[in-house]
Amino acid sequence: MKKEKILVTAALPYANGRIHLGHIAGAYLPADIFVRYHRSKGNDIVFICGSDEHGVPITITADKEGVTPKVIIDRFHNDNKSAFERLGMSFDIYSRTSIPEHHETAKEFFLNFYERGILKEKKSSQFFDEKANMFLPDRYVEGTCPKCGNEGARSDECENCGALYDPSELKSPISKISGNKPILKETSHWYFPLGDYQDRLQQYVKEHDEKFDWKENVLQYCKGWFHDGLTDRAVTRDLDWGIPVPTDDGKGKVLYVWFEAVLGYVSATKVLSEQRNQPDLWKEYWQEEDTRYIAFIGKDNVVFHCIVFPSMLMAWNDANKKHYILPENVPANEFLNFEGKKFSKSRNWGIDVIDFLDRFPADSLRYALTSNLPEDRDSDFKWNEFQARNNNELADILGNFINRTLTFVFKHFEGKVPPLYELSDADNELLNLLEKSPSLIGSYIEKYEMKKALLEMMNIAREANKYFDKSEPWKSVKTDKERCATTLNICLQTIFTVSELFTPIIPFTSEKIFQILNAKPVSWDNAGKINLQEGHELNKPEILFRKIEDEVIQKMVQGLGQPLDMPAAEPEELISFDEFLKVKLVTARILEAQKVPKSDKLLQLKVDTGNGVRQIIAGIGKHFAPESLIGKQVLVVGNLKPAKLMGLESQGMILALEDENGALSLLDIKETIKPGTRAK
Ligand code: B3M
Ligand code: ZN
Repeated sequence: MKKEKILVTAALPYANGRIHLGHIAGAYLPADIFVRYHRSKGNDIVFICGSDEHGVPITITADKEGVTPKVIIDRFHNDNKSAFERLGMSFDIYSRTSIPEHHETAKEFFLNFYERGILKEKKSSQFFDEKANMFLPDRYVEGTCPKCGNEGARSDECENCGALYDPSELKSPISKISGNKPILKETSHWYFPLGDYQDRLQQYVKEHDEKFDWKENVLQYCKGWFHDGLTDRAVTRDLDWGIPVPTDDGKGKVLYVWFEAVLGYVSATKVLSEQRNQPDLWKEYWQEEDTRYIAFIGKDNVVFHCIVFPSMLMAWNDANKKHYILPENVPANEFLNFEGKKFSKSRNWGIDVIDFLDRFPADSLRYALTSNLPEDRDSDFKWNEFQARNNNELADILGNFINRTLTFVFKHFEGKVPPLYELSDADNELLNLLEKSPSLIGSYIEKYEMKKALLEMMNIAREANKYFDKSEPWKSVKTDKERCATTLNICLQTIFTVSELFTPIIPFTSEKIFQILNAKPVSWDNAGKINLQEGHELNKPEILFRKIEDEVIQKMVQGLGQPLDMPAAEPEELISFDEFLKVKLVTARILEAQKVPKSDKLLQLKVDTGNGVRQIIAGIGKHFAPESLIGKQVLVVGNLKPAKLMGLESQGMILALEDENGALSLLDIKETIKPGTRAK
């Protein structure tokens, strides 16, 4: 079969906070399942994501903490990147929108539209803080609602009564920055004429729905927008954090975050191309008609991906030879709630991914979330359900089947795949299930129905357990060894199939199972065949899923709405006294010290270790002047294998302590202790 070329993007999370389970269930987990499936199919797929690093919420957080926006985006970009990695999100790149490549891409689009006269300049009155000398974004102004009298109303909208009004109607406006009364001041902005694209957008959505069966919720949002009629949208803002408007008349303004954020997908693919040393690679995904583009998002981002982004690409394509492709599908999920309520950071309601993974394994989370994805309607994460999914399904069904099979094979067949003899009806039934599962499960994943796909995966494990029970190998091992061998062979083939088909959901565990099988995945389409040959040697099994105790879950439930405690530290790996004694720690007096030429880090030391003088090359040159060390007595590892550093042999290592600021201190040992004294 011909390889498909597929571009997958997942919404770029704001680098303004840590991602939580709701984000994962909305866009990222379904996208990762889809991508891992296609990789296993052997398709040519790239998976793009990154941080969205502009926008008012980031400046607000920075102001609150009294730091620059850069501090905020660096912190959360790194946090989220690492959270995604720990969760097994297999992005080809996790980029960010503050990088020059992205700024260039966004400016290129803006300038193209500007120069072609697509953008309209319009004047409007906006709140201006004279003390802070800046225009105030909506979220920086509060006042009294002109309709209902609510005192916490925003500049142009009241959350209490839902009224929309002109900022000039807001009563007693207050700037959240200075606390002063802001004035209304005229400013001008550029607007993208969304209305001009309405007919084509409607056509685009209709055609793509007919061909690719768009999700009902997504269609409903689009219909709502089309029904209300698309109007001009400002694509610039009076802010100082963002991508500067690249025209002379736009000085002091930045691009509206959504105008540029969606282009983050393009710029991230460009960066990926550079990383792969194929600078034009991105064009193969973005500008060739045979690419399928799937944009995974949460429901709150529908308008930007089904209306704003496509219209921008249409506008570009109208006048440029190189055409961008539009999303084939935008499979948006609804929201995941947490124990019956919305996730809320300020109320400590919910849990972020890092805190979760400090306590529980990634695959348990991936499994539990997949079985409960908000595919058609909002769903709810509950701690008790999480525990039940882990214990009753992963451990008791999947883990149990794998474990009982392997234990049996090690006990009775020397850890090798037994031969396959004549097949019974029950054997054929299970083999048929394996054979048809890849295409069945694949068809659900292709339709973004991950919950159904997971049910079918788990169904194999359920059937396999029944098969094991019915076949009673513990009896046939005594009465009919050939029958028993056949049963266990089929159970092992089943483990292979299950492991490969479960890869998109529980990738870490799949890898472990393949390790135990001493085998490598084949490919999705072949996963249901006989893949393990008779006599193939297996590795000793290990526990795949640990049960989660009631007390642990009770603690999580009791802690709802409160800041989380630090997780219990992982028990450290313990060593025996004999192992400790292998390291010979001895005192040594420093006799000579000098800098190693051409290195500011390394010092060349001569030390007396009681039974002779040795040379140690120590990486402490930035911390100590050589002459200050002479005569000092320190602790060294006396039996370290010699190593060469900048051509000089080092016959040991000095122990030093580093504090949280990176400053070093040496263990200063009293004069009265003789060089060569062993520390035990
Ligand atoms: N950063 C909103 C969000 O995190 C926004 C998505 C951008 S996608 C280009 O939900
Ligand atoms: Zn109101």
